[in-house]
Amino acid sequence: MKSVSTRENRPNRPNRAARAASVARAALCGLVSGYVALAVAELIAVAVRPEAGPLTAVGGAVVDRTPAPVKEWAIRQFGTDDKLVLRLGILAVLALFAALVGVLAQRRRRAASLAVLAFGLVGALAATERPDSDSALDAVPSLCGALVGAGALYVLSGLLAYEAGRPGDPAPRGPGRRGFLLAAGAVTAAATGLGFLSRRLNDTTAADAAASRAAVRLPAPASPAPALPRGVDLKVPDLSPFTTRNERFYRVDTALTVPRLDAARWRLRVHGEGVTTPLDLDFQNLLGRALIERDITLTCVSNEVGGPYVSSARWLGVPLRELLEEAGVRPPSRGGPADQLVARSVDGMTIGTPVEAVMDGRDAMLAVGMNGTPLPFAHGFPVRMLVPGLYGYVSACKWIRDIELTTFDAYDAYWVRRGWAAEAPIRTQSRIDTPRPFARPKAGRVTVAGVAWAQHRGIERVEVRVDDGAWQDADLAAEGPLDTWRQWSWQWPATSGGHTLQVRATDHTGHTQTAHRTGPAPAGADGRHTVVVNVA
Ligand SMILES: Nc1nc2c(c(=O)[nH]1)N[C@H]1C(S)=C(S)[C@@H](COP(=O)(O)O)O[C@H]1N2
Ligand SMILES: [Mo]
Repeated sequence: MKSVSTRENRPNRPNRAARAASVARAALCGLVSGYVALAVAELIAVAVRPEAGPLTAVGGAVVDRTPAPVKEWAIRQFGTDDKLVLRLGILAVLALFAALVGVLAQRRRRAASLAVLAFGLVGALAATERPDSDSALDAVPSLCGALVGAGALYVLSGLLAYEAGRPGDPAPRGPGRRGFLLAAGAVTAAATGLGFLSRRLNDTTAADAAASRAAVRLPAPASPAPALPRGVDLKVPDLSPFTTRNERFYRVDTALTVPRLDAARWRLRVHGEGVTTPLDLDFQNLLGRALIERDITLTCVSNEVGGPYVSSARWLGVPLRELLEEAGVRPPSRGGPADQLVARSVDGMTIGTPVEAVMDGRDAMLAVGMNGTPLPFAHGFPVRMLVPGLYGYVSACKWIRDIELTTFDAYDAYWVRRGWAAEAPIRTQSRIDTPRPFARPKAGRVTVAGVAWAQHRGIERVEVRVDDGAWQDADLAAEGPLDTWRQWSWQWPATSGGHTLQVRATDHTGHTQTAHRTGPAPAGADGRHTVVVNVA
């Protein structure tokens, strides 16, 4: 071991601490360059198209390629924060890469700068490959950012190498550490300034969108919602209200940032197979039509048995069938060539719906209003699609911008490409809202209550049982429209001890929920909701 200690003691070898410090400076050099690259790219994206910024584009590409089970895990794990977690993850990977490139630049400046350019290329590809991109311009933000980043890295690492001296060089001279730190500080300050600038510009866009939403005056419906019978709402504590408030309405989408559109600039195209008169409509055109108002319960295919992704609202919109007829579309049953309607959103979602379902007389609509207000941004402002009876991923395109008539043979929409069913009517389901799992009610009369849904078929009967005992008929709330859920309640003479409550619904077609349990993929969860409680 003697030789080792002599080596370490050789005076012209930097000691460990000094070496660590120089690696840290090299990493810092990379981080600063990465930071300015990102700032430049995001600022240019504000002008080109916000979704073409590298963070959103790469994030979107990651979401698109994430296997469904991982996606579901992420949603379960992080809920609506899943997108924030994804962003932080991407930033962490970028930072790591930038630091490594900084260290590489100490030995191979040119290779490191090229690596930055290559990363920019990845961002540019992600932006242009996204389904919502229809212009090569989307590559510009990432490419410009990478150019600036590569330049910054070249200059900064040059200063740093100059300061540290090459192996065998005489002692460092020239601007040295101060020069590097000054330059790095200046670049960081500039990048932060650019960041604030893009934030300001983005806020202005968001403010424009908010102003455009605030300016919307929803017309009165030509066909108002049928009056709800008294007693659709049992008003039991903890039972989901018949109409879900907008702020409480579940939200499921892949959007990393909620699109904030300006209604004045919104347009919708209707085109494709069997369309004799292509349409190109603006928002005012929609508002000028005879609008219908309907209560409709929406459900997500990802909802687990007993899960929260089901809500009900009073929607206002244009009957989609009338629009399609105006475009010359005939359903397959009347000889039309297209059996699939593909809706596209501004954020690249594609949703495929059977043309037959849209035109069979149900209240399929392009919705502009939700519970008396313009659509909230998170729920699709200015216009979204709704087709009663079908899960959201095959019917409810938010931020819609394009409708294409095609066939199921010719085209697979976003979730279908990821293994979900191409056609997915909502399954008959029921849920116990109260008591909550592991509640500790007192022995005696306990109110068990919940909701049941079988949109477009309607709920005929709900039964409850305790601990595999006999099924008991629950009291049904008054029945609303066929496309809405139905509340139910049951008075339980509860005895103390642990008990399992189970519910099952029967729809108007006579179908009763079975015990057969499946997960959400590929066509919606099946099985009965059970809740375990401990009666005191
Ligand atoms: N543009 C867009 N529309 C979309 C989605 C999406 O990810 N992007 N998700 C769909 C799914 S899976 C569901 S269940 C419904 C949910 O609508 P909500 O968020 O208003 O409840 O929107 C549908 N429309
Ligand atoms: Mo969904």
